[in-house]
Amino acid sequence: MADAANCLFCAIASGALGTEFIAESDRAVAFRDIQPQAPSHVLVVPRQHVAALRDLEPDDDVMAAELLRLAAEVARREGLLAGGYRVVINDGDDAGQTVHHLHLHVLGGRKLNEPLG
Ligand code: DGP
Repeated sequence: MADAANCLFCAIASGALGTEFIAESDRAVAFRDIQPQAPSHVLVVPRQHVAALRDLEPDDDVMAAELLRLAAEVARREGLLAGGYRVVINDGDDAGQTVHHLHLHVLGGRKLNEPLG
């Protein structure tokens, strides 16, 4: 499991990989998922390394709120507010978490009647 020094999403969030950010804030960045599951599929990621939702601490409350606000901002910028959108967090193997840096999936642009994945 990746630590901060060896983490793909830490590298993306730092800007080191040149990934285009759809939106960003002091504590989080948003960029397109490389394997989109919907016409619009954006990941919202804290700049700080947190491996999973379960690892959030009380000191992270401001950052956690910022993740949610940025997810809604992404949905607005992607034009998803009228049709609606879904925000998903996978935590652990059974949920299908593959990248061990906390991230919110923002999905929209089609009917999302079935569970993600
Ligand atoms: P999860 O299964 O919740 O851990 O989702 C991880 C997502 O990360 C998955 O939908 C694919 C995406 N992903 C993996 N590697 C990269 C990458 O290098 N760049 C981008 N933009 N997305 C990636």
